[in-house]
Amino acid sequence: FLPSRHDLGLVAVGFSGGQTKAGVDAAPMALIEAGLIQQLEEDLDFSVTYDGQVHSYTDIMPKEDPDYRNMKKPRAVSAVTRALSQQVYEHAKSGKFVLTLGGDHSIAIGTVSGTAKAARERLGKEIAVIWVDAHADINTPETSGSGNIHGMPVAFLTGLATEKDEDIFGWIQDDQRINVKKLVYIGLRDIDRGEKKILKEHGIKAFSMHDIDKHGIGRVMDMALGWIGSDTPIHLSFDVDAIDPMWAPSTGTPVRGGLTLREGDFIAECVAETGSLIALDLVEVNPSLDIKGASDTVRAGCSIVRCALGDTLL
Ligand code: Z70
Ligand code: MN
Ligand code: MN
Ligand code: MN
Repeated sequence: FLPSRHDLGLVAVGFSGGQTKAGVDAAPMALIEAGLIQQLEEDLDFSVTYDGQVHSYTDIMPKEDPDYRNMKKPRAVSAVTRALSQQVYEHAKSGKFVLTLGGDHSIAIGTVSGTAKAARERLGKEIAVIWVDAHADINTPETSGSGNIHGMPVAFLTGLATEKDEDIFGWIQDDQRINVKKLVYIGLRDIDRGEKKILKEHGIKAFSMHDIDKHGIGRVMDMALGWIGSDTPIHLSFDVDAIDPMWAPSTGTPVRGGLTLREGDFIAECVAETGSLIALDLVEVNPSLDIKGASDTVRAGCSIVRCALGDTLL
């Protein structure tokens, strides 16, 4: 069911409206200027389909966007993720691997919903999602303390949060949703109380930094991939803040005590090794924060992408 191994659709999403810090919208250009597309084409032999633009979706931005159910910028995030979902769906439906460069993590509402629907239609399968992050991003509008939607994408994708208004995520249909039992977290270390309760109540598989310390990243990956099982298409959503700020400081919410650079690459390599990866998001790189560390953060991001696409496998 693999996407034809060397066809890749790239979507560059310059969107920051899922949180409050400017600059995360500049990440796609920073990653591209660091040579990412060239690396994919020349070193990894991918044929890259890219429309040559960083999308900011200015034409579909609502004029007014007051808070709703405690969510900040709900109509903007909804409109952007709805458009992105269609872009990702079209790439995935045509059998391409889909690489999305964010942008804050709210954009995963668009990417995962797009691949989930395409995999159902093309492969007749439910996808699994591996969410690599310091945070669980599974707040509902009601449990969120911040109102920032980048802390909520998993709640909307799993259907734990729903909304009737089509302009505020009511567009999300069942065939665009994922199963909580096919979701696995890696790298968690900053989880809200309400999120802990949700993870427990729904029996969601999660490997925190504690689990990585206890078992080592090798056994954690065996367990994570074992939980998903073989013959399951995988969408990897990688928040760069999973990596310790020592290597990836330029991100909106750095949390100390994170993955080493190698552990981050290793996770991507193990997922690549399954041969089941169909899509990758790289999000939350913010080159305008910790400017001294921006080039390191961008390099870490490029490395994760290359590893996920099989670069370091022999
Ligand atoms: C918190 C919230 C978050 C990223 C912060 C933080 C969520 N749980 N995600 N930074 N990448 O606001 O819901
Ligand atoms: Mn595009
Ligand atoms: Mn995140
Ligand atoms: Mn995060």
